[in-house]
Amino acid sequence: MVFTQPRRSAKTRGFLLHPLTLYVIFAILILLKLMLLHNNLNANYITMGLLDKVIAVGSLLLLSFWVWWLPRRGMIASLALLHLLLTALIYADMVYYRYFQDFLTVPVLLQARQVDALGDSIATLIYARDFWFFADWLIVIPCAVILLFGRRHRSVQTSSSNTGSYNGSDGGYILTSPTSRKKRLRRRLLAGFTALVLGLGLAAGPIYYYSKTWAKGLFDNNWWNVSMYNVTGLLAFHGYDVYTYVKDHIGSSPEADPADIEQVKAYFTDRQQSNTVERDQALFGKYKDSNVIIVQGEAFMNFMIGKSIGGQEITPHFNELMKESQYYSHFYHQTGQGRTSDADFGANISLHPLPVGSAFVRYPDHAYDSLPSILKSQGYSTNAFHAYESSFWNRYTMYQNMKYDKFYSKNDFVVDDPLGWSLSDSSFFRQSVEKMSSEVHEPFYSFLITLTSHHPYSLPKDKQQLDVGEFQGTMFGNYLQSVHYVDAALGSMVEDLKNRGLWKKTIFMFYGDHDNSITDTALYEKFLGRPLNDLDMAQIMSEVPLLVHLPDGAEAGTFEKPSGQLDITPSVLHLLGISDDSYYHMGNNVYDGSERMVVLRNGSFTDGQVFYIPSDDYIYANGTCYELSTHAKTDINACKAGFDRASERLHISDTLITHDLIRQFREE
Ligand code: GP9
Ligand code: MN
Repeated sequence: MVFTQPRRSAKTRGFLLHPLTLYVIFAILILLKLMLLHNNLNANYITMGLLDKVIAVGSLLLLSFWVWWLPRRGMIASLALLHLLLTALIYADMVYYRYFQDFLTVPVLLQARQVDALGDSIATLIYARDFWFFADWLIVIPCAVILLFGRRHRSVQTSSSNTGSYNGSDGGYILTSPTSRKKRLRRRLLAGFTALVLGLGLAAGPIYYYSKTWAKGLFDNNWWNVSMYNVTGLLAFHGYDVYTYVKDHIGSSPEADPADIEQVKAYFTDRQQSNTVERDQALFGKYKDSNVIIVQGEAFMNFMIGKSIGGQEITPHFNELMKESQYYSHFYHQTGQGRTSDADFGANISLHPLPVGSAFVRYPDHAYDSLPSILKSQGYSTNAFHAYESSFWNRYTMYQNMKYDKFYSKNDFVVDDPLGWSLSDSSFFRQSVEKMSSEVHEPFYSFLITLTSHHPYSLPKDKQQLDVGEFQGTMFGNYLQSVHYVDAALGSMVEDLKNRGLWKKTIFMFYGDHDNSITDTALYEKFLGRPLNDLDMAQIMSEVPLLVHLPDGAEAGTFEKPSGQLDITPSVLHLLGISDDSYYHMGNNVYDGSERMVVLRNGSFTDGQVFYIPSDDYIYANGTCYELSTHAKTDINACKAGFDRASERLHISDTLITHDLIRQFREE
């Protein structure tokens, strides 16, 4: 029995309510959002061409083909839910990208409390124009509600439960027989399979082809996320990220490729052999049994060291300390998505942070030759100090593995001077030094992480001591204020150490963890008063200062050879007279006169002669090779050998960490 509602607009409504129409509307809206996100990225060499849109549609089909297999209401509800979830995901990626120039990944999301903690920062990353991103919800949500719970639908549901069911495909309300119901079921099954096959053809097909041709090595684990996105698009990028996470965490972890293991072994054998070559040993063990204090400064960059604004030095205390310390003027942060935790990882473990997520979060139980564990085995008291939640970046767990005796986190401090995220750096330093003098034995290794100069850098008026002139009220101006504040706190800390008689018994180091996420070239040009090219900007955003004060103030001066966070552990060991040979470290020893190669997580590298900046698509030839002496572009081939070595290093480090090879090698 067939009953058709006599309405003139029935055909139009039938068309609009047809499952295929709803599905196409869903796909178009999500595609538009992906395009909107893409336009917001402003990434070099990354365009969203026709084929990228085809891949995006294919990925959408793969993500949603199953909705065809649901009854009509289930299909509508699922499409609406997918729509909301995908909108949220794409938007979250957009906001995350504005801050990190990267995309969200599962390991990052599992640290969701951190996203919470970004609080104020997030507010500055949300723009009014983002409204358009959600504008379609004004129509999509009411329509979904009407379709799901509307009166007409309910009445049909009631009657259909007796004699038939709703068939929107011809625009009417039709009470159908079991035979036509079967027919429809077959049609739905077929539609789902078609979407699945089409999705595979449109998305998986081209991506697989790319991974075998121009994007060779795409799945080898050291592609930067943005480069991966360039090949796969956003949805497939997330799909692959979820797949990798599940693969890593469910069941036994996959075995490393034997060829990769051999490559790792060969690298470390080679490193060990070249370490034993006669080198400058003048400082080896000169400061044996000294205390070691390393301070990692939040977002503390190099470009403002020694600079003034309105006649006032930005970092007067740091500048003063430089006179009796070593200042490494081309010291690079080598961090990835794990930000502060990556800087910590690089400096204390001397391996490269991972291409995705934070090693602290992903592999806190793997074996490492950490600086605190080595010093502990030499009788040191090893302690970490950071006045924030102990679980942030999974520190509490990771620090146990790194063999710190104690991690002094927020609960161990009296919050007597709240500022920004937590306790002010001044009070944090004061209380940490107090604990070093009273609660730990000498020699000690103390690792401190500051926090006040965290994005978005807003300080209360009474703590702003600089006149930042034209930058007043801007985030860049606030950043300078904030750094100036931390510098003063550092000055007081050094005074404190001197007063307590610790300064002369201690190797003291200070370095920045990463950049400040302010990427506008014009601001730096204004501040520095000169035009900046891409190399200048790459250096500005990747260089953080390293200051090393030796107990007797020896070896002071400015050191221009490149160095990086991974170099800290091998260099500290050198000063203390502990051989680095048997450890799985990948950093340089800045004191032994060996050649330097500093590799950044995004595939940039420098050897002091050239500086290579990869393009966002990660194709070697699209990158730029600069001659450092002239700061001008040079023949791309001048960087090729270095690029191959840099890529190899990242791959070796990733393999070593991911497959827990240090443990395996030790057991062999
Ligand atoms: C908080 C601090 C900040 O503990 O490490 O982390 P960041 O956001 O810079 O990675
Ligand atoms: Mn940080």
